Amino acid sequence: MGSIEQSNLPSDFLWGFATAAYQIEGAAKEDGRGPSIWDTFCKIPGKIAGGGSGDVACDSYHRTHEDIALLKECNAKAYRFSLSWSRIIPLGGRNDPVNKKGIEFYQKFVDDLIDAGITPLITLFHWDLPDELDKRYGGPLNKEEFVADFANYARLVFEAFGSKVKYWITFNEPWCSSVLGYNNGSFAPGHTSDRTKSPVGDSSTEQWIVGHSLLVAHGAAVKIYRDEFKQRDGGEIGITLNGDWAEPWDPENPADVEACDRKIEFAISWFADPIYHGKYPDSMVKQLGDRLPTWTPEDIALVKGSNDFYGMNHYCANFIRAKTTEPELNDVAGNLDILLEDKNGVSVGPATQSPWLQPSAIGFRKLLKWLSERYGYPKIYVTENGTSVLGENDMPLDELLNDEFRAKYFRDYISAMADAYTLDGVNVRAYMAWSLLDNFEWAEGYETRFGVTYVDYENDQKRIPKKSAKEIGKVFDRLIQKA
Ligand code: GBH
Repeated sequence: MGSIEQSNLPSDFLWGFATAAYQIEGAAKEDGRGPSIWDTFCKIPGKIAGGGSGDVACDSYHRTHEDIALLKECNAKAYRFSLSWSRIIPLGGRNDPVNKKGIEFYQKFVDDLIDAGITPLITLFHWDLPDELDKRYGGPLNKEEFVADFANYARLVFEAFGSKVKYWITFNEPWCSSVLGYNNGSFAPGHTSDRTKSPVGDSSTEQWIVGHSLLVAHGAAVKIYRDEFKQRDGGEIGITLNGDWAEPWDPENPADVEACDRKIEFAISWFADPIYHGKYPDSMVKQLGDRLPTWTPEDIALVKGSNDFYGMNHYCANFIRAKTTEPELNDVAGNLDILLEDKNGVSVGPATQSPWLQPSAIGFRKLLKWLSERYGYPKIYVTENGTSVLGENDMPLDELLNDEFRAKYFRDYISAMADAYTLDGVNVRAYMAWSLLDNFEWAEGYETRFGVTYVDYENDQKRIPKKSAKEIGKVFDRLIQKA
């Protein structure tokens, strides 16, 4: 703002859109797919707003050509999607049968994307653990079993698509799998200490155990890729972490200022510090003591240095107020309150349909800088960024399609990213908007829409691009330097 030189992005900057298998595919029982923990979780009354599930979702399993046409219409260069593990190995385990039809489906999709000139980025795991592995041994609660099964699945996938896919993401947002799945139980498999919500779970320990397993499984998959495929395929692999920016509730209070770093450490550095620094953050060790697993030399050797790029999912910012009491046993935030207003009652940003999301684009630039400083200016791929719109689901169609709120969100956030690149030396090289389509928004069901494309769930999953679908391409056209 105010500078004469406009910020820009490098000529090879990769941009496009993102989705996840369970949120869009549907065809939950087709062609041999086995159930995931989300299929099971959705059947429990009261877990999903409106009682929905991913049974049909956007029906993308049968509409890959429509999705590719949308990507082309938006001028996208890339598409990030995830694989359904239980479509490929229906029971999930290393000694379980492989489903050829599942592999063929994704192979054809990858071929079609490449034919259309769109670069695929593949996420191996976007929360949809094969249900059998949860039942068999507790999924990521059992590190040895989980790591061995994930490694087997990863190798199979690298073998099947490796030569054509150059960008791999092991896990999407391990924080969500750990905390929402095993601490507050709002996501599958729904574990929590709160016995009104779940018969199983221990919110004082399980998320830390699960997070540790996910990190080791990530490290194991990366080692397989680097040892067996990287030379042949020349691709890159990393993990995607979610995290919001933190501003002090009271900037005059040093405790609040300090709590901001602690908030980001508990959300992001929990995973990123082991990967870049070979240890958990001191603030977490201090608060959690021996409830945080310790690193064996073998495990940390797998994890340290395991990112070719930093995958960043980012949506919003919060105000942080330090607590003055002792931390509770089930606390995952770092003994602080996460608020949407500061001490003077000023909102962090305008309201959206998502109670947790109030946009603040400057926070994106600040977090890019924070991460770059802490982790030595790694190459960053923004793998998700986007917003819901307040009341969107209840709007008349023409109003819904004219989503200026979302279009402005993208203009502001992408410009902030270009400022981080141009003015702060942040090495950001890719950006995927969330999401290509309105889709199954997990516990919020279908009532919350995140797409640049409207999906009419009542009428054959018909897709209609919103205003924001075209806007993103225009913004990148302006910012990316011509080669
Ligand atoms: C992404 O997560 C997901 O990767 C994607 O699948 C999803 O559709 C998209 O966001 C939109 O939600 O108030 O404690 O329940 C974003 C990160 C972190 C946002 C957890 C919601 C809930 C916090 N998410 N957060 S809480």
